[in-house]
Amino acid sequence: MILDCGGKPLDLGRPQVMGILNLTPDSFSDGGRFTDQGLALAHAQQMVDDGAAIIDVGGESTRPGAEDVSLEDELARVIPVIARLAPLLDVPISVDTSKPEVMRAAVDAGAGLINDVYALRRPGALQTAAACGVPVCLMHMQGEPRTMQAAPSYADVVAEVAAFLQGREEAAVAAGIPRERVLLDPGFGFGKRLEDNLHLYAHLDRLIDSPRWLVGVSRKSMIGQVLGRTVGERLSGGLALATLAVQAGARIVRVHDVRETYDALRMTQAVMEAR
Ligand code: 7PJ
Repeated sequence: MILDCGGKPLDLGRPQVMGILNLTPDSFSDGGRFTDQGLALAHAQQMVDDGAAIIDVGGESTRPGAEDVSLEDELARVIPVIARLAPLLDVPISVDTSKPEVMRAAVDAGAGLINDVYALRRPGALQTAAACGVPVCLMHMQGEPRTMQAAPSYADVVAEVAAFLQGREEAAVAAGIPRERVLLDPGFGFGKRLEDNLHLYAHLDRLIDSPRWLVGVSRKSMIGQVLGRTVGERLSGGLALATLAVQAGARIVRVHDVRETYDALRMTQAVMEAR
């Protein structure tokens, strides 16, 4: 199954790595490192050389407690980088944004996928994403980044995430986005306690029912909470989770550490193919 991302292919027939290019000055794990444009371009190219099948460019921090970024700041951070990266890279670029104006400008600049942690719930986002004509990734989140970790609560986290994503998928389809261009993501760490994240992870195979699922856990606090490791010490935990996600059927794993994850997934895939 090949997903057409604005003219560039993303093969969902096997597990793929999405490399994170963070252009926010305040991201929790690599904030500020790539605010220089030259460094950002070089890092993106390095991630492709290391095996990334798609590069996710973001300029709006969604870490717990983060404040909203203005439209002007977000456009200024991501659009010039996307415009310079798109002709340079063979792989598609996705834009990590919730703002319709950023979606439109990013796709015009060459982005081939819209990755929205609000699952196109902002006013105008559904219509804009549909008009952009590229695939979308819809993520589950309880609450808003600024407050989402204050008091998350679920009766049945797996059922609630599934129902939410089903609803957003239908909304996307109703807006004119073909179902096969809709990716889904449980949204680990977004309005979820450690127990919610672990329960969701343990039952990922129940949630994942198509090749259209993406999982993002790279360096996240659920790893830190289990292992007692700082952000910079979470790679081993992340590789374990990447392997589990792919075994449960996820086809895209969103990570900072591309080379290591790419190897872990190739090894996992080799064993899965021998089944
Ligand atoms: C995710 C994301 C995720 C998708 C972020 C971080 C926080 N997009 N954007 N899924 N996380 N689709 O990288 O830890 O889990 S920002």
